[in-house]
Amino acid sequence: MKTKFTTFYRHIIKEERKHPEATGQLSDLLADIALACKIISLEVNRAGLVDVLGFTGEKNVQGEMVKKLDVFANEILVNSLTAGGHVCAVCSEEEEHFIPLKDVYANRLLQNRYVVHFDPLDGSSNIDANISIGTIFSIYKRFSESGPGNEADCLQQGIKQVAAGYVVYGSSTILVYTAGRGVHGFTLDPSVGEFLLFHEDMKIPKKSSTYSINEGNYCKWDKGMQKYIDFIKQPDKGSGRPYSSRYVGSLVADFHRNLLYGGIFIYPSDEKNKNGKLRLMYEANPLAFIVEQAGGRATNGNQRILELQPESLHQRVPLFIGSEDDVKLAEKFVNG
Ligand code: AHM
Ligand code: MG
Repeated sequence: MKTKFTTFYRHIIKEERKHPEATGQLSDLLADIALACKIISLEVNRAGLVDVLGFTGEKNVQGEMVKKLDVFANEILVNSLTAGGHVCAVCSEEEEHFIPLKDVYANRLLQNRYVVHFDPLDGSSNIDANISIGTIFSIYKRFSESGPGNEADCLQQGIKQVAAGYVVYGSSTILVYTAGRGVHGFTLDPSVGEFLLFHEDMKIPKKSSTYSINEGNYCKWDKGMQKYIDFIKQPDKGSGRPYSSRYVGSLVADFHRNLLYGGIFIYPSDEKNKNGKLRLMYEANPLAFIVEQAGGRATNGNQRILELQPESLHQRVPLFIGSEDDVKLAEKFVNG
């Protein structure tokens, strides 16, 4: 049995010590998120055993049917972050408005300095089918000085993120995060209840032969998008074509596979959805931060995701993300 390992908490503390000015709040905050995700993981694993599957019958702010596990995951994250006291606002894909939080500390050094955005259960249409789903999170420093956070605190460009990550609830539970110094991956050991480091400083291959897209939407795309997909399916040994298609329908799962083996994930605009389907604040920004830290690229087809100025919490954005050369090639087609 292995006797040497690094837990997630040990890793973030090690990173924190590189910053003598750090108060320890970001480490605590990340630990709060990890704890919430361990509880979500437990519930996801036993979802088939208890009566938590199925629709609640309510619609969420995106107009989609909400499932019970989404509601649970949302509540556990909100409660964990509220109790932690490090956050002045939380923004969730499942909540119409941001939730402002009071400062629970009198000590100024320990002020509620952060804002957290999350998609509590991404890929929720896959829950009932026992297919991988996940949680995505993103952390910013507040702009405002004190008190509960305001809208400007919540609508910051992705380049302002101080940390981001995701958890995949799959054959095992994996946590991947960046705090701006590389991307690190951990696996949950359920017997000890800890995330253990399995991959430090993850890098995405520069070029791949894999694409992830909902090709059923082909007839709704513009010509450039259609030509790109036609192109990567044509055989050409030298450039690795035809590409393989891999699409789970859970962004976290598709993204995680592409991060490990290389690949491009695209959710483009189409004639019905001019800004695609995915959300800038909850999905695109955190994954863009991670992919760039891993040496990859993320754009909306012509602009860097991380530089887009958000206008509303739930705004959608076309997403081209993954191996650098593949994203650049796709951009040429959609802009040509
Ligand atoms: P969700 O956050 O409501 O689960 O929706 C986002 C999901 C992504 O995980 C996935 O990539 C995409 O929607 C799949 O959409 P589609 O079914 O249109 O291919
Ligand atoms: Mg989602």
